[in-house]
Amino acid sequence: SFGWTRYNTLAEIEAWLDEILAKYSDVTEEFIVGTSYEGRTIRGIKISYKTGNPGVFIESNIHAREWITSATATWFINELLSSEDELVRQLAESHDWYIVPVLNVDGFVYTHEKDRLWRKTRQPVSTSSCIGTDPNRNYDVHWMENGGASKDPCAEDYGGPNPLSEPEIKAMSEYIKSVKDKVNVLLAFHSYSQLLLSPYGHTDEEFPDNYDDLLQVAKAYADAVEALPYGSVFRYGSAASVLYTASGATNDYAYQQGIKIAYTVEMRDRGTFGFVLPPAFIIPNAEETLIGIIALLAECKKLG
Ligand code: 0X9
Ligand code: ZN
Ligand code: ZN
Repeated sequence: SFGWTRYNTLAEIEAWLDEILAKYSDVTEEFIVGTSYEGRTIRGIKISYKTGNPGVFIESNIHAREWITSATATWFINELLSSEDELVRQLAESHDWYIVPVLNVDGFVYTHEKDRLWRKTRQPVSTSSCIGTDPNRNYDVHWMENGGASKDPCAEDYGGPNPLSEPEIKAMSEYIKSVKDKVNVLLAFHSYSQLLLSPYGHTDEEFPDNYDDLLQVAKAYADAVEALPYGSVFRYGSAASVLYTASGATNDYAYQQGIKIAYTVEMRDRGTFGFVLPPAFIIPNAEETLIGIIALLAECKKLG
């Protein structure tokens, strides 16, 4: 049954989500992002305790094999709804939360049933026998620029035949657009490497107008996490300068749409287990993510 001592299947996550929506129906509502290539519904949960709160968007498991992200997102939802800790109550009730625990539903099912290390979507490519596009290269934002995605359909970072060729990403880009005026912060959950990556992904020769703020807010996250007994170290900076050129990613799209605080959060670990992080690390990883997000949003508030 569902829990955080092991990784759950999509069916288990969805059944749990149904329970949560029923149990906390006064403060939650489901939203539907859209439908995947294989016909699955991509579901999200909105948590709102009062009107007029700033919105925070969390996208998780866009990369199929990054299981720690949906384990953490579901734990986080549970904390927002049931924690009795004063800091967490404050966090939960002073923001509107839009959380998509598993965006790449087809890929996620494939990692459970066929290939644990699958990353991409599952839509075939007409010009190739290789399957799938890297969904985090498929947004219509500097798509395919500067070698930030591969043109080879067999590559793990294939950008797709066109921007928004993947139904999951078309739907997500429209959903983000529909809520962008209510959302101040977007976090895209990934693993692994322990990094907070801001725009831009498509170039390291230019930086966002608010780059100083983006560094300051990321530092708050990193400092808070590092101060915990776990001592996990996070580095931060623009994706292209800290990691590599990667165009067409969610947080760059969010930034382009006016959500000016937008990060890729690369969770544990730093390569010992990589994508196949043992379940014993789910709770420690989730706890430090929660502490990081509390610090991040407190720092945003200081910016005004
Ligand atoms: O390559 C990616 O999509 C992300 N790393 S991962 O190992 N999880 O695949 C990094 C994305 C960086 N963010 C931007 N390019 N904006
Ligand atoms: Zn461009
Ligand atoms: Zn990823």
